[in-house]
Amino acid sequence: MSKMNKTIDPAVNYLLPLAKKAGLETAWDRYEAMQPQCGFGELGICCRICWKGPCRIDPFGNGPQRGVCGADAHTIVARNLSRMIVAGAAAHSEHGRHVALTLLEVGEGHAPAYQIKDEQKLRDIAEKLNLSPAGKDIKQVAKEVALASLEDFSRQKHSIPCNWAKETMSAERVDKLAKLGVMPHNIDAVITEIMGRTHVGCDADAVNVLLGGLKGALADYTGMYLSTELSDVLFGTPEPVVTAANLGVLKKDAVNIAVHGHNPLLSEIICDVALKMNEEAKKAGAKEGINIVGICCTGNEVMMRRGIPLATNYLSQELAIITGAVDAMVVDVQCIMPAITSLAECFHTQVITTMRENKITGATHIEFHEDSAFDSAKKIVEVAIDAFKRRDNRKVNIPDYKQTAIAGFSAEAIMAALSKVNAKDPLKPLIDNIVNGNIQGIALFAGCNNPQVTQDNNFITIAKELAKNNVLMLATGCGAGAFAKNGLMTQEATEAYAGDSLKAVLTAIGKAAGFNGPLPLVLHMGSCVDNTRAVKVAVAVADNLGVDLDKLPVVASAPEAMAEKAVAIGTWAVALGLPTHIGIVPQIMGSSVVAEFLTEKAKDLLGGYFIVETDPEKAADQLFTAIKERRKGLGI
Ligand code: BF8
Repeated sequence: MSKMNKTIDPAVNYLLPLAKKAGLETAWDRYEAMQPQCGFGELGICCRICWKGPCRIDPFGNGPQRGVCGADAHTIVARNLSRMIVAGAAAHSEHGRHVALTLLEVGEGHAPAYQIKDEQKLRDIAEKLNLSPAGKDIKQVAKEVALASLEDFSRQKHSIPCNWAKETMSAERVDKLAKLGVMPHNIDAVITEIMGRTHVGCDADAVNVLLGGLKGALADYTGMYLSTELSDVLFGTPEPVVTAANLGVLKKDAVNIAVHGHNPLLSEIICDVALKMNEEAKKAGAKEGINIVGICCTGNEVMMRRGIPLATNYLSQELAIITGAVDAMVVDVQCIMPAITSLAECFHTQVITTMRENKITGATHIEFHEDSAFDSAKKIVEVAIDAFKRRDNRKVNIPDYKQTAIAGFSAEAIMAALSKVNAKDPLKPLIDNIVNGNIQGIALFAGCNNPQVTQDNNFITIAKELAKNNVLMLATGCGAGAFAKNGLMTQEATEAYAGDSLKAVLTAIGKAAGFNGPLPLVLHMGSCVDNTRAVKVAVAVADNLGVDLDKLPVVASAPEAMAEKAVAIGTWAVALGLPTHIGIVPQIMGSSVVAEFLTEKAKDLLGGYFIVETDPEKAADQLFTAIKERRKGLGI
């Protein structure tokens, strides 16, 4: 670890030595202190699912090869992986359920803080879900769409797939997945089923357990898809917006409120309320009023819908507090390090938890409910203003680093840009350029940061390599954060790094769409839950070409993956037919059966497969090879 650089983020590199000097601990310090990490855990061969254990398999073959119950390494690894997948699915789909329930409230007229911001999208969704919206009142449509979405959490008939899964994939893919028995019928039931079948003494056939995992991943896909689409209905479908990223977006003379987590239901209202409380902040001495910044995926949500700047991504969330300039860090769900409250004790920063089911010891808890959203948001902003008055300016160290970032490329925004080139058939310019090779393929970057590798480096290295090879790139989650902070979501990056033909296409589309130059090198598609936006574009291309996703030169990469959610996303990407790279060694290597299934057998079964490669340059090569293989298959 000591030889490896911790990060390529200049703001983090500026702050880490200051943190060290002040005796402040960060995730990197804790990671170092944790070395060496447990080898059994790393290989996935530690079983903790009952109290006869923990049992661990000797990977060298000298010691025990079975747990006390007789489960071997393959069963143990497959169970551990499937449980990770459904934990990810649970996190995403709780988010989705929350959004769907709010839409229902709006339809029933009970949630005054929320409106239907994108009526057309709501009607389009209703069409897609076969709800015949024509002539119906918009609130009625909202109710019907919400109920059809909630049906995906309650249907009991196994033979009927989830609405949001069935209606968003190609018919061929639905058929293939149904024949394999992995199409989800009910998100909650699938999560329960997998927890049940991985209980001690149940499913012990590793491949069958993995098929369960695939179903869990597709339940994750379903929950994510509906979450993104319904969020657009409530908060607006993102459109390109020019903003900024990295810790330099904090302001010395403003009340800085960092919104962190994932769920836009709260952060959107905080933004609305904060705008109205600017004068109160000024009265408290903040010359520039209130400055809202984002962290992690809440950051991506408000960045792409409102142009709110992104302060940082996952691994450097603590550094935001170490700037001494964050007055309140308001958190909702997922990817919030519990460490932030003890760190905040060294500053004036108020960490505010907002969800009953997500509290952190040491935080101030202001519970958020949709029906009283304005009141909680107001209270939160008041706490931030109050904290600002206690800010110790001697402790303020805002790194002078920020980059321009163009965000907001929803599937609809991409189609709108393409329609400026060809209004009748917007996909044609994209497809023509893929067919003629100007664009060799499409890569979706997703996932987290992980201290096992230099922060952001894998993302940037792979993207620069693929750019040279004329690959169009999309990004979400902390991958999007990495690109935004490091200047790859700019027109200048296209000029600097794109291969000639990619540059020409991005310039032609950019100019036609009014960008006065090329589109950015990497298109920001949103938060982690928004990965389905990329699927929407890919399925449209596949449908247009009359092929399934596993024939397209489209790949995915999570080069710094960390979370269970990332495991779930990667697995559904494989299930949908994509070659999917991970740059962190997954905790499955203790089972040859599981490793072989995911990296090889999956290819025969699904078309998609995992590529594990920790070296970013080699990973870029392998991703490009997969793209070329797909092109060859299409005869282009
Ligand atoms: O959902 S990319 S570290 S913040 S899990 Fe978390 Fe990973 Fe970031 Fe967003 Ni996704």
